[in-house]
Amino acid sequence: MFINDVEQCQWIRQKFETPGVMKFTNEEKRTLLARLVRSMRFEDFLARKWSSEKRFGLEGCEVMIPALKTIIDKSSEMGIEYVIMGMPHRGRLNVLANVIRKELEQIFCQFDPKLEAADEGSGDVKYHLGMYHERINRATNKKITLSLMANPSHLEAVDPVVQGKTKAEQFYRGDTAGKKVMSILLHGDAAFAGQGVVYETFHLSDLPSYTTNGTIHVVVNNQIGFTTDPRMARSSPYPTDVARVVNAPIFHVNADDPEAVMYVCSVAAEWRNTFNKDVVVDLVCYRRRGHNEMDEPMFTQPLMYKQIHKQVPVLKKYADKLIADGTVTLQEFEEEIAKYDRICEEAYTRSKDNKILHIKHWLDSPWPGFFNVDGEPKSMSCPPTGISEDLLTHIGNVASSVPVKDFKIHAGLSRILRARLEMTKNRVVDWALAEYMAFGSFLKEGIHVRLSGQDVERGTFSHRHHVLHDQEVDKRTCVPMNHLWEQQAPYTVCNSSLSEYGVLGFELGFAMASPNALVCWEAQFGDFHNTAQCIIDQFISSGQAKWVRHNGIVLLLPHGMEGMGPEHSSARPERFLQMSNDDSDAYPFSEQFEVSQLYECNWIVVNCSTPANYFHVLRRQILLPFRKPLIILTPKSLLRHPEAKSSFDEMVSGTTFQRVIPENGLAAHAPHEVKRVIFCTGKVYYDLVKERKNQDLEKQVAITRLEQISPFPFDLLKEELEKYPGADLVWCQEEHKNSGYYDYVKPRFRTIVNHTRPIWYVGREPAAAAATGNKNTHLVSLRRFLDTAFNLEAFEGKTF
Ligand SMILES: Cc1ncc(C[n+]2csc(CCOP(=O)(O)OP(=O)(O)O)c2C)c(N)n1
Repeated sequence: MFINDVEQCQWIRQKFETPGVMKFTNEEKRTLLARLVRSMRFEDFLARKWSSEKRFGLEGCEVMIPALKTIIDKSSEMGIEYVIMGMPHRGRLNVLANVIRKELEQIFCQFDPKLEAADEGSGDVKYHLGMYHERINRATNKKITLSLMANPSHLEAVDPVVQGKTKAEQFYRGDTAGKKVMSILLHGDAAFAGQGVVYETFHLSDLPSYTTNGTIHVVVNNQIGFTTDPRMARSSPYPTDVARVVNAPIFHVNADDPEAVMYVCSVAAEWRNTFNKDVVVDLVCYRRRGHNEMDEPMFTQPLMYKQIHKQVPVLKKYADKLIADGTVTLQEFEEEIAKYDRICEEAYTRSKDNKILHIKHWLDSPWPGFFNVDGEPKSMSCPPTGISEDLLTHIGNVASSVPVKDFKIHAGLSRILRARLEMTKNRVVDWALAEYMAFGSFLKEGIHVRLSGQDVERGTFSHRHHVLHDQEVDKRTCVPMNHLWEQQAPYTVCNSSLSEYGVLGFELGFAMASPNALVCWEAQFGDFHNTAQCIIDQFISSGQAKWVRHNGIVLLLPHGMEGMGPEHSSARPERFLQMSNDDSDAYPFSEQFEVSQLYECNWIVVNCSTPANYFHVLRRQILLPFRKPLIILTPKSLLRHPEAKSSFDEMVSGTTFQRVIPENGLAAHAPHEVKRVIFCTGKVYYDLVKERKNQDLEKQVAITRLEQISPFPFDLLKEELEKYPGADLVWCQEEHKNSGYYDYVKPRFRTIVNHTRPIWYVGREPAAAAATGNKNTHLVSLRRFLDTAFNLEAFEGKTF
């Protein structure tokens, strides 16, 4: 990296070029040796006890344990109280044991194949689980909290998640400069060089609402190895090459020289805690065994591994040196080894008593006080989500105002604010104002709201305008949402970098820190979430099942077929629905059905058709006694649709989120005469209502909206279906048949009717692309399916 700050360059120069700068006391050398003993003997112990198990050992880079401990000691000395870490497989068990200090028996019992899981969820393999521990740092005698985040196999995916969680911990402690909370990220050399999310994460470090004020990166670099054959191609660039494109200095150090490693790590920690910038420590080492212990590296790298096998382990080399110069005696060294071996043996004996695995012992982000002592929700109900008329009016008025003096806004924006004021007077809201009401109401209750994504401050569709810009003073801005009350929680709205994977991971991490915050990530258009698919699949959809960790993140995904082309049209709801865990064939009626069903699900997928319902679903997210990810398919054209408005009457105290909005017009008044019930979700509702009126079919056709698609509102839809015994049942969607909702809703409807009635499909034909790029084709296909929807003979004589 090119550092253009003279002070920083001089600082580095002074640290590395001053002769004799690397001096250690005998005490420090003995501590280093003891840490190496633990690191090495831990791997040896596992290898002896479970010789045919994978453990992704650290052999060849045992120095990583003292390296991390040095970083933590130095950081603690400089004021850090909380270190959040993310790391891949290599050496993870060793870090859990010797850095975080997870009880050894808890680690050893994980090797027992008969261990039964006691918690909810399907669990995960031992080298993925997370951990949280408060302890005293022995070097400084100060309290320190260490958290290792659970992660999937997907290398580097945890990086932005760690950063988001770190940012949140800093934010909630008022640690704006990162003086108390810090992150450490560990990387394998190939993953560091190859995975794009590494770069996405680095580049968040300079953005005010995303910076964690410097991260210490440690690369376990076994790339360099001992190759004697120049033809042996490298499969990825060295971390050195990476350093050129990330904004951090990189310090390379020979992992076979423990004192050098200790010095470099101490300098890295000092750098981070002085300049609050990222830094990379490249531990250049070798890997004594294969990728895992079952792997034979000689198959593919015979010459390199012949050299590696000749290497004397670093512990032996360092012990010999200290014995030779009289720092320790052979006897002391042997006693240190025997002492740790005994600790391992005793823990091993105790581990055999563990018959049951509690995944909750492996939580990386506990939420004290949110659940009851058994980790269960404090209730199984959700209060109504409406708020008082006074609150609605107050928020509406602030949303229509410029709450600071001498601040000139754009004339176009003045018009928008005037329209908001008019709506408030008339007791109605559009989409943007409904969102304002939900966010604002939380702030009054002390709930922090954070909205992040590309161009979210203004809103991709120029509808939100949460940040006002003075037209005459450069960079002068105002966020009216932060002027609602004297005492209120802060509102954070931040335009992200142009990343989905990194930023969604970051927000997910942010949402982990506290259940008392509404954290929303908005995609520019819904389809762009697919570049963050790993965060969705590996964390959001399955995180609770794997790691018993709740998360209430909200994904706002603009969705709707508007003739805008194959991209920008579909948030791919079918993918979220396909990963929903509710059973299509089960008829799960129970008391408190609505909340129990939400408790059981892995996430909630909604597509609201009214601003009021959008307001309510955001409110419900916090009023629920547990947290689930919420996927909201948000509209584009409905943002300005004259019909898509809601009255305050639908939002005042006592009102609540409607999972289903039943037909309530003429058809509902004489249900026995109804010939067809059309079920739909989202914006197509407005097309259907208009067409029904045009065709004068308001008595014959009922139109019922699913607002919560998953988990499926079996109970309400059953009532709705039974109300129209003589009607045929249609599912209508504007999406293509192989996308949208049909594949999800069809079996569930059929379960409700016990397979006695068909649920006919009306919508676009199957297609490979999500939408057409031709406006005319779009309109023709819309016309075609609307005609079918209201052709009451369309399905006559058809079998199902
Ligand atoms: C995204 C992703 N792609 C592929 C893999 C499969 N994989 C697991 S470990 C590994 C090699 C990692 O090499 P490196 O980062 O150098 O770490 P090392 O195992 O050498 O310590 C690969 C390719 C994975 N886990 N994640």
